[in-house]
Amino acid sequence: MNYKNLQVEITEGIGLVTIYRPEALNALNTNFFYEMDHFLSEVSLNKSIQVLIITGSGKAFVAGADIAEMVDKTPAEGTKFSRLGQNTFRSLEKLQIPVIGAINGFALGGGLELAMACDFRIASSKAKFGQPEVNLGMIPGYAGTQRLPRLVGLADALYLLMTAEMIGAEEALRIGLVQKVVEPEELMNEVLKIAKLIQTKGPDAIKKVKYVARTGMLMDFDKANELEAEYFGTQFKAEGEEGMRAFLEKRKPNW
Ligand code: CO8
Repeated sequence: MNYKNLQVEITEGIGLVTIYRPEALNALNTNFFYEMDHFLSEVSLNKSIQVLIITGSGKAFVAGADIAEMVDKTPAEGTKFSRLGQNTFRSLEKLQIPVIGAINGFALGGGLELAMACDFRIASSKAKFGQPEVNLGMIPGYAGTQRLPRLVGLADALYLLMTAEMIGAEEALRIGLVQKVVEPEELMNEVLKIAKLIQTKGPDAIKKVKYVARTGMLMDFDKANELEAEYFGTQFKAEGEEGMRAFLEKRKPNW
């Protein structure tokens, strides 16, 4: 399928999707969600993609949900638009493979919510982050009220949600919203380096570590430990035997 708002490149097992809506700083509209849903279902069927990177074109990652599209919505339409985005971001989060957010610029409102649905985020030193919805008399609608406190803790989340302050990349790093900050021209190199590093690991172990960590976060601790023990066990014959033998034989594993 040819997308209007997504540019897709797949090279050596790494998928790169660039959000492209230059006239509105990549603001998310209904078409974006339809395209993203389609793209994510393609990615989940394409077993050759091992890591996915999401970035934005131009000076924005994503400047939010499309305010022009939202302004005239009724409450029922607003709820529907919220569920549309929540479902897409949940599908993104549930992809088996790692998803890295390469945050090149503004990640505001729905843009930060998209970034937070990635497994982790690497930011350009020029990136800006915020949940400015209260400036518009709104609240986040793509799970920002839920993912932000889980990522940075309740007080830092409420500070951002209540003040709508736009913070820089260093502050985002300090509160744990991003995992690394690099110079703008280094962003893609750094993200590709991380993606390639992940590709050297046991591919099944990578999927399982994501599944167990993400599923366990939503469970009772003892039940989550049971899940870990079960997956730990299955990994012995899946890849662990080869990985451990390779270590003992001082060679690279043959996954
Ligand atoms: N929606 C629609 N258009 C946008 C958006 C947006 N979120 N952001 C920017 N644009 C448009 C501008 O209107 C402008 O269009 P035009 O050239 O036709 O006037 C163009 O993009 C360029 O923007 P600016 O001229 O404003 O660029 P600046 O560099 O001066 O400023 C900012 C950049 C600071 C990012 C500024 O554009 C801005 O403040 N944007 C809005 C940020 C915002 O409030 N985002 C949150 C939106 S609400 C949201 O995301 C809720 C998510 C949950 C939704 C749940 C659904 C129910």
